[in-house]
Amino acid sequence: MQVLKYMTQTEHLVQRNDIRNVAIIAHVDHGKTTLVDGLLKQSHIFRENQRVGELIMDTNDQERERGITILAKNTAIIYRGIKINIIDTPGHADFGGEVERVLNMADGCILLIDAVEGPMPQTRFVLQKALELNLQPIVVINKIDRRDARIDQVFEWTQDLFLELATTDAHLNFPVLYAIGRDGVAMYHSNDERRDLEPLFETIINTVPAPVVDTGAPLQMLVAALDYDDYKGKYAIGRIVRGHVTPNTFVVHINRDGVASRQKINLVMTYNGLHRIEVPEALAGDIVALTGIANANIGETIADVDYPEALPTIAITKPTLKMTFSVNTSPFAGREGKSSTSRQLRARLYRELETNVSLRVEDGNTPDEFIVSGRGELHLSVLIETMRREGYEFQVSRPEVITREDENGGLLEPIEHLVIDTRDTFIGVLTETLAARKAQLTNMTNDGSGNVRLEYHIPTRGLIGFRNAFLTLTQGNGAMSSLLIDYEPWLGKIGTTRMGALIASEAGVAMTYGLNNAQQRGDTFIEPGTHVYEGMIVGLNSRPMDMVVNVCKEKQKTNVRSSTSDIAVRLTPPVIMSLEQSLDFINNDELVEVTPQNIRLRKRYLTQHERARARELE
Ligand SMILES: Nc1nc2c(ncn2[C@@H]2O[C@H](COP(=O)(O)OP(=O)(O)OP(=O)(O)O)[C@@H](O)[C@H]2O)c(=O)[nH]1
Ligand SMILES: [Mg+2]
Repeated sequence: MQVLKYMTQTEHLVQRNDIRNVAIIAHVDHGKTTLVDGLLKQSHIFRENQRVGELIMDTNDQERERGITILAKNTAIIYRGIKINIIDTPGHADFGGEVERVLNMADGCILLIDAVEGPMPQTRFVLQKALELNLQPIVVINKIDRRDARIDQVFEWTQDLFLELATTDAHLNFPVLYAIGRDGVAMYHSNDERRDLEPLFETIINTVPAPVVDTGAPLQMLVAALDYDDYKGKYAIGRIVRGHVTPNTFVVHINRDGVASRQKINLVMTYNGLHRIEVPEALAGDIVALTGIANANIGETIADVDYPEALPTIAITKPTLKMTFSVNTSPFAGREGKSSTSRQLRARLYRELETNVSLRVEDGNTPDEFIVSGRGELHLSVLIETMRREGYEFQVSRPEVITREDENGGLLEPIEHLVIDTRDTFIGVLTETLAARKAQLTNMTNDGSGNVRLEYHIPTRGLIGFRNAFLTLTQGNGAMSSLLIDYEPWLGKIGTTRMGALIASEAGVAMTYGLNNAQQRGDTFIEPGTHVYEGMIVGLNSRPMDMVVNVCKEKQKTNVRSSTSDIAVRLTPPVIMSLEQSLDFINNDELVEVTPQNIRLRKRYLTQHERARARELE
């Protein structure tokens, strides 16, 4: 089919002074969502006495529980008659794909920088992405109320970062504001009176360019987000690049493969506070949600029927980590989950690809296995947790890095920039642990009062499981974050850092007596009364090799049969691991069994006989 090309003429371009589109970007926890709370509250979209709470945009269950943003989201406010579409983005590196997905809707970005931490790895990543799209930056040095705030220093570092990343002079021309997002105040100078967010509203209006668009052109829109509800079905969300759109009209949907199909739009909605409202028409420059296009996916184009021209799809950085999801083969399979067959698991995983743009799913070696690749352990564990809450049960393998080959066939692996902020007393233990993980110190700064920042280059492989170790080693006195730098030649084997597993020798119910015996060998992971199966991991040996233990064993010669009857024995409380800790814990010959009710660790081969045979085959 010959695609008609529409040529926009400069005289047709109009500046939409009634709209600004701005994304809020930053490193994790630098205060994006809290600042959006302030913007929403001060734009008076809520009733006087309405209780709206905090982190209003973090609506998803796991976002609230984990206290981080996972999905980028849209909202809009009206300020002095101008509509400001705001896009809140996640700051955790694992969700960088979310940032890449939505930035094309914006003309400007608010880059938040914590007044203590300064620019961090993800600050660089998101700023780089924003500058690639030529978004006008506004820098906000946030949390200036923090006791250790070092505003001037952070400002200097920020300038250095811009100098490094800017590709045009225009990139260096940005306003700087100072804020305490949590108090809803922003200032032009750090010692100005702290009143409200007026200076930020003003700066957005004055520096984020109003969209310059051809509203008379044939429609073109790039789908940047999807949403669903039971009444209206799928919503395709994105910015209208050119033309206009009205309800109940035909358009063309062009998929990733360039296949165009005629579709009918039902509703056209725009953002208003936390809601979407139906509108009779929307023009280029605005962000809309369209219903009716059932097969729309992120990165695809919706266009005029006569001019089905596709927009460039969104570039997303590739995954670095993969793991196998497979049908649950534990003896307890089917007891606790409802959706368990390979067909159901496959359908659910492939469905995830519609919205989770930086995820990859491939069929595995057997029909019961799927290889799922993501941007990091958290990216994958959030998916696991979501599926388990939906009622699925399955088993997952240890996360592995995704390697590549250079042109000569040499093996390459992902390397990350790791930044650690901690107290100087922990330098010794951290150095030792990180050296074993093939990390190389690249920079160390000390503020003179015992706070150090350590920077390393470390293979992604070496980071697997490090977060846990870090929390233990620093006793919670530290923060760490990392970001992919590049692929570099494989750094060689990293020795296993873990002791052997304590493995249940038979199926049954764990008894205090049996657990007490196991505790002579190492730490245990389960309470008395827990149902176990042969091959399930019930603890960590204090020695490097695996050891089989009978945790179901009861004390002899007793006539009271109960899992807690031999209470006289004082057990050490079990080590209960979270999902992330479990994923970090397992070795290659082990799996995590995930069900709506339990997270269990197991050997891949459940019987001693099978394990011995597998070792022989190695
Ligand atoms: N001291 C201080 N703390 C703040 C301020 N703004 C936010 N916080 C706190 O910082 C933490 C993180 O805030 P969020 O708004 O969730 O940060 P975020 O940037 O949205 O985090 P992600 O979306 O996960 O990247 C919360 O505990 C906030 O209460 C501030 O101005 N001063
Ligand atoms: Mg947030």
